[in-house]
Order: sequence, then C-alpha cells, then structure tokens
Amino acid sequence: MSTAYQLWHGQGTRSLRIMWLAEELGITDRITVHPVPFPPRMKAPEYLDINPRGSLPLFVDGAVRMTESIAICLYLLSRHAPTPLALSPAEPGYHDYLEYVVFGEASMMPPIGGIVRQLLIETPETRSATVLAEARENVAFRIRHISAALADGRDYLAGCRLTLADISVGYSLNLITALGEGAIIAPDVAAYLDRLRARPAWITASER
Ligand SMILES: N[C@@H](CCC(=O)N[C@@H](CS)C(=O)NCC(=O)O)C(=O)O
Repeated sequence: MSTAYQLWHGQGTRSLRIMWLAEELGITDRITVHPVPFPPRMKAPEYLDINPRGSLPLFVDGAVRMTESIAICLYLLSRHAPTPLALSPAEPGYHDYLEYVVFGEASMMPPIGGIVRQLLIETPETRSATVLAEARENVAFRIRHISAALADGRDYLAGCRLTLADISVGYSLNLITALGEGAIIAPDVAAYLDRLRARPAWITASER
C-alpha cells in the first residue's frame, strides 16, 4: 500500500502514541516518519518552519495537519474503522473508553510535567523539594483512577481489550518510569504497564 501519512516524531515524546497505534493497526507502511531531535525549539529550529508550535507530534495527511497526539490517534481510528482498538457507542464500557482516552493526556500529563520540570529543567539552585513532592503525590493520586478501572482483575481500561484508552494512559505511565519515578506507580498499575510494554507493537514503536 502506498504511503499516505507523514509523522514528525521524537523518540519518547507523545508521537510515540501514534507510532504505537500504527503498529497495532498494521499501517506503518503507510507512514513516512521524520525523526526530530528533542526539544526541537533548541535542537532543530528549522522544524518551526514546518510546525510553528514547535511541539511533537506533527501529522500530515494531504491537506490535513494535526498536532494533538490524541486527536491524531482518533483520526487514524476513524480512517481505519472498524477496528477493535476503538469502542463504539453501542458497546458496554464506551464511557470508560472516552474517559481514559482523555484522562491519559488531560489529567496525567500536567502533574507529570511538574516532575519533568523539577528534575530536568530546574537547576539545583532553583529546584524545589516541596514542589517535586507535591507533583509526585498528585501523580500517585491520579493513578488511583487507573487502579479503579483495573479492579476485579481487568487487564485493560475499557471493553476487555486493548484500545486507544490503554495507548493514551500507557504512554503517560511509561514516561513516569522513563523519568526514574516508577516507584510512584501502584503495583497493580505497574503490572498493567508491564503487560502493555510486552506487546510486540509497543516494543517496535518504542525503539524508533
Ligand atoms: N497536548 C499535546 C502536547 C504536545 C507536546 O507538548 N509535545 C511535547 C513533546 S511530548 C513537545 O513537543 N514539547 C516541546 C515544546 O513544546 O517545545 C499532544 O498531546 O500532542
């Protein structure tokens, strides 16, 4: 099948959600991947000519240009429907699907960003142990919402199968471990993350 999509991708950044989804969908042969060093604002200023936001991902499909990782994933799911990676409104758990697709970005990433700031951006002089502890506590508290979805031995967040909800949340959980902060993650959620990271699609996508 001919290439139709273009993705500007930074290793470990939110564009990994699209790489992972593409592997699960079996459509990687349709995507031209443009690797971008992170952060582009400092390491690839020419990228600002293509994406003035300076953020990753950037996705292009003909005249379509998108820069929000979750919106791009939803776009690909609708372009490649039907797929088990999406839940339809008629299926049980549809509301959980919507909830966790959004939760992985909108609720998980801001406090994780607080940890990133303290660990990677602030200097020893400006770093605040209080702010870092507060961000860690906030992340741990939000992870309880993931535990609730996995109660009663459920393997996935919605619909008893892997969906975009798991890809959205799984990316955020993986980032916590990449920061060396895996101890924040409750054991049931850590086991869930291990299951996600054992998937061939994750392994292939995360190496690119
Ligand atoms: N909500 C957006 C956030 C995009 C974003 O902030 N991406 C980060 C990488 S994970 C980035 O490019 N940061 C560098 C910058 O904004 O300069 C999404 O989900 O795609």
